[in-house]
Amino acid sequence: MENLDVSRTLTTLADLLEIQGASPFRIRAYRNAVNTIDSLSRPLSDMVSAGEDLTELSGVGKSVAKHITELLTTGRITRLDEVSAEVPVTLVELVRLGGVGPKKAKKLFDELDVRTIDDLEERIESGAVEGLDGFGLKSVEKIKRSIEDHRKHTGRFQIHEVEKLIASVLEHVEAAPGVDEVRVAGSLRRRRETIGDVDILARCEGDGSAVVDHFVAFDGAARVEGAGPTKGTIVLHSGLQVDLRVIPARSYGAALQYFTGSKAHNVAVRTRAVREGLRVNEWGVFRIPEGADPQELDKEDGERLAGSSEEEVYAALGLSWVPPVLRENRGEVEAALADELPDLVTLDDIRGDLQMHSTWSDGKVSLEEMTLACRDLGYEYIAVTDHSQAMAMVQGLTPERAREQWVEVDEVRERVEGIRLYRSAEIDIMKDGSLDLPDEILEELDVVVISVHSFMDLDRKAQTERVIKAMMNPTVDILAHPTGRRINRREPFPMDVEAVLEAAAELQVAVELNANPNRLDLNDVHVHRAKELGVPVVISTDAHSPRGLKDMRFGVDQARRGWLTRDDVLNTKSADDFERWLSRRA
Ligand code: DGT
Ligand code: CA
Ligand code: CA
Ligand code: ZN
Repeated sequence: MENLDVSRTLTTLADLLEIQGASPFRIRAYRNAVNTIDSLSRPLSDMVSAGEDLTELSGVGKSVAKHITELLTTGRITRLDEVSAEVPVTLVELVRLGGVGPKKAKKLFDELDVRTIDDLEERIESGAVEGLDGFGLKSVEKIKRSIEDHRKHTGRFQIHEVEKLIASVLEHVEAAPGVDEVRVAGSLRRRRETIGDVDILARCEGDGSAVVDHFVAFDGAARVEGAGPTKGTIVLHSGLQVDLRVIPARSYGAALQYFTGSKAHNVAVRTRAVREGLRVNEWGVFRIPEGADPQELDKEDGERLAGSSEEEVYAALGLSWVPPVLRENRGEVEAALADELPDLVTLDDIRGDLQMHSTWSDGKVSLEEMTLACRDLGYEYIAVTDHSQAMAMVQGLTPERAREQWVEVDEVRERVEGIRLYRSAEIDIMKDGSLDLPDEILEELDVVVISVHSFMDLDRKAQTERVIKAMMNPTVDILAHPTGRRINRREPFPMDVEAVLEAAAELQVAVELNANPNRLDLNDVHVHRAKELGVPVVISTDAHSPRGLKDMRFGVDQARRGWLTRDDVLNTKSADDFERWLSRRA
C-alpha cells in the first residue's frame, strides 16, 4: 500500500467525522497527519514493517499512528468501518464538491436522505433543496455548477499520483511466474495528465492464469474485480483500477499497440489497414484472405505480417512508429504515413528553469539553495521568480524588497559558479491589466514573468483584455500558467486563449507550460496552437523546493503531447541564445 492510499483513507475518515460533527481537534489531527504523509519521501509501509515509531513524524499522534498501522497491516481501519456505519461514505463526495460543507451535507442527508451526488442532483431538480434552511437560490446555483465540474473529473487520477501508486504493482507483476517483460499501456503510456485506469501487459508464454492469480493476490488490492485465463482486474485502496493482460511473445507488440490506444488513434490505424487489405487487432497484423468476409474471421486468421513488436506493426501498415504521446488521432497517422512525425523535445534538451520560488516569497529554501539544486540538475541558467507584492500573504516582493533581493542575487552569483542566475520575479497581473511592480523595477529585471492570481471570475471578454493588456507592457517576457487551472480542482478561468496566443505572437511574449502536474498549463492542445502561431513555449516547474524541480519531466511530456520539438521550446536554447532572445526588443 502506498502513502497516497493511506492519506486518502485518512482524509475520508476526517471528512466523515466532520460530517458527523466530531471535535475540530480530532479532525485537525487527521488532516495534519495527511499533510505530513503527502510530503513524506519514504513509504509508510517500510516504516511500519521496520517497527518504527510513527508518532515521531510531525503531526502524527498516537491514535492516528494506530490507525495507519492497522490499515497497513490489515487493510482496514476499524474506526472508519464504525463511522461509515452511521454516515454513508458517499457523503464524502458531496463535501468535496464546492458549495457543500460538512454541515450542509449532514443536513441534506438528515432532511432529504441525500447520500450521493446523483441524489443531490435529483433533489435539486425537484426543487426540494432550495426550500431547505441555509440553501438559497444562489447557493443552489453554485452547487449545480460544482456538480457539472465534478462530472468532468470524476474517477480520474492525476498522472503523478498514478506513477506512485503503480510502482509496487509493476514490481509485483514482474515477480510473477513465467513473466518475461512487463509494460504499461493505455493513457499512462500516452502520458495523459489524468488517468482513468492503468493498463498493464505481461509477456508470458506459459500459463496465463498463474500470472493473473499472482497479480490479483497483490497485497495492496482492496478488491478483485475479475480474474480469468489472460486478464485480471484489481482496485487499489486509493480507488485506482489496474487491468492486467497476459500476452504471448508473438502478439506482444500488437497488444501493446492496441492497448496503448487511444481508441481514436486505433480507429485511424485500422482504417489505414483496411485500405491496404489488412486487418489489425491485439494479436497482430494479418492479410485478409481473398474473398473472405472480415467479420467472419477468427482472431488470428490470415497470413501474419507482424505482431511481436510495435515497430513491426506500424511498418506492416506502411507507417513510421508513432510515439505514444502523439496517439490521439490529431494528424499523427497522416504524418506517420508521410514520414513527417515531429522530432519531439526531450528532458535532456532542457537547459534552464524559468519559474521557481525561494524563501523571499513562498518557497521552502533560499535563493542560493535553489540555485545549487538547479546546477546539480545540469541547468545552464535559471530565473528565481518570487511573487510580487499583491501576494501579500506570502510576503510578495515590494519594490524595496526586490532591490534587496538583487543584492542577494549578486552575492549568489559570486558564490555559485557554473550557472547563470537571472534577476526575475513572478509579477501579478492586476484586475485592470496593469502590473504589480513599477516599470523602473521591471526594466531592471532580466526575465519578467507575469501571471494571474486574482479575479479569476471576470467574464471571458474582460479576462482576455486584461491579460493582453498586461502582455503589452514592453518589459514582459513570459506569461505564466496562462489559464489558471488546477487539474481536478479548478477549471481554467474563462479566457479566449486563441486571442491571447495571437497577441503573444504579435508582442513577442513567450507562454509558459507550467510543469507542475497539478497545473500543466498551458495544456497539450494550446501549446500545439502556440507552436503553429510561432509563439515560443517555456517549460518551467514553478518549484517551491528543490524536489519540485523534478517536475520538469511532466511538462516535457505535455509539450511532447503538443507536438513540440526542441526548437519550439525557449528554454532549450543555450544561455547565450536565450539572452539574445531576452534582448529581442532592444
Ligand atoms: P483511461 O483509462 O480512461 O485513462 O484511457 P485509456 O486510453 O487507457 O483507455 P482504456 O483503459 O479504456 O483502454 C486502454 C486502451 O485499449 C485504449 O486506449 C484503446 C484500447 N481499447 C479499449 N477499448 C477499445 C475499443 O473498444 N476499441 C478500440 N479500438 N480500442 C480499445
Ligand atoms: Ca486505461
Ligand atoms: Ca483499462
Ligand atoms: Zn503563480
